[in-house]
Amino acid sequence: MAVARVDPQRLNGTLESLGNIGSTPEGMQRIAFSPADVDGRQFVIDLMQQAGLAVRVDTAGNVIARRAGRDGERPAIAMGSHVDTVPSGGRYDGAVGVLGAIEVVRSLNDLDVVTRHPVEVLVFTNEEGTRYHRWLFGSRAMAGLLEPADLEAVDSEGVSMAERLKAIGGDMVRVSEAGRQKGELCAYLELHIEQGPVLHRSGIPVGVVTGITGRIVFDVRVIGAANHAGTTPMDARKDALLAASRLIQAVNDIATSEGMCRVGTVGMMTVAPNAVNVVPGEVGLGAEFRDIDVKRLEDAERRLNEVSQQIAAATGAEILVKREELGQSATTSGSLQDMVVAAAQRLGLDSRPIPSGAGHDAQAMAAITDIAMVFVPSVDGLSHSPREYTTPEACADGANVLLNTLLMIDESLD
Ligand code: HGY
Ligand code: MN
Ligand code: MN
Repeated sequence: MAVARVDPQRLNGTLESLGNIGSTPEGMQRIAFSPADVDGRQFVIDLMQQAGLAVRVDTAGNVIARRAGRDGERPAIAMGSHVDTVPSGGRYDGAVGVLGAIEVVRSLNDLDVVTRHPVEVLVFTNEEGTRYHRWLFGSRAMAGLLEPADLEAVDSEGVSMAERLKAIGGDMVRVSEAGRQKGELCAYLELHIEQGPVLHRSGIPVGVVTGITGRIVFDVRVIGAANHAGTTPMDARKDALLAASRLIQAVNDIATSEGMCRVGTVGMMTVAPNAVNVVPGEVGLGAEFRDIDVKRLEDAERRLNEVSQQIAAATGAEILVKREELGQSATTSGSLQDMVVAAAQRLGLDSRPIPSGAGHDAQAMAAITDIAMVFVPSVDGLSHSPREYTTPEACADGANVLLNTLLMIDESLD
């Protein structure tokens, strides 16, 4: 079969347009359920309809766009990702996968190719989990992996996810209807930027993802005693921020000097009453550990609880560590990995196996179908930052690999 190719200008034109939705001088603010997220979703839905896809939104707010195959009885080959971003995020995280998948469909139209299997483009709701610390919400709903905490989630403004879901056409009361059965899909392919430095440093244009990391997330409350900064003797304080600073160091130590997991981060902090002349009374922390081995994450959790009690005893603060989520790791299909390598070779592109340190919707979809991920380089390894950048050539390379992998799957599966 001749090598199929996408239209690089058309693809990068859509990336530019979507990148302008929710863009600010501080970066992308297309937070899940925000007006910018609603506009971004509408932009991709319009593209899908222009490409002749039949579009529907499920009760989890996921966008499901379908292209008929020659044999409608066959399970569909799905591609997709997300369009929501982290606060002050980048233009490529998620967007490359969604727009790359739409470009694949537009190229199939140009080539007059009708695949044997139906093809679907999926846009998942709230992949980042920014507001509710419940990441991969839409893909976990589709894979039947939601938990009670998802249904009850309320954000810092007191607004429930159930309420916000309505803004994008979802319905939490009926969210279980978004679940799909094994067998409905025969493969899920996700094109994504690497979000790390490996491909950029090695000069290799295509990453064939071997596995996707597990992740455990905590909400930590450090409760001390607010008091006058000028009159309270140093030995009479319960300084919540001092105790929290020791906990932040401990999270780092667990992942570095103690080597209990691959990475550990405290990325969120609130301080009350947050006044320069008041001994901090209460601190809230958002913390996470990641590792491909979930047992190591549970060991790191035990260590975090142990160290928290030691810090509490030493500072007089009370420390409450609450596990918010444990995300399972996932491995990609070996046969699909081989097809990604073959597709890259067909295009004259070098590739290398690579584990994913970032989480992705694919790891949820692994519960109901075989998955594969294609990575393209992040310049300087930057992501979740306004400086996130992937070249137009790399985006086109990724979409071409996606297109040729899809065609190989379509031809090979019986
Ligand atoms: O946080 C992550 O790993 C992904 O970007 N949601
Ligand atoms: Mn992300
Ligand atoms: Mn992403």
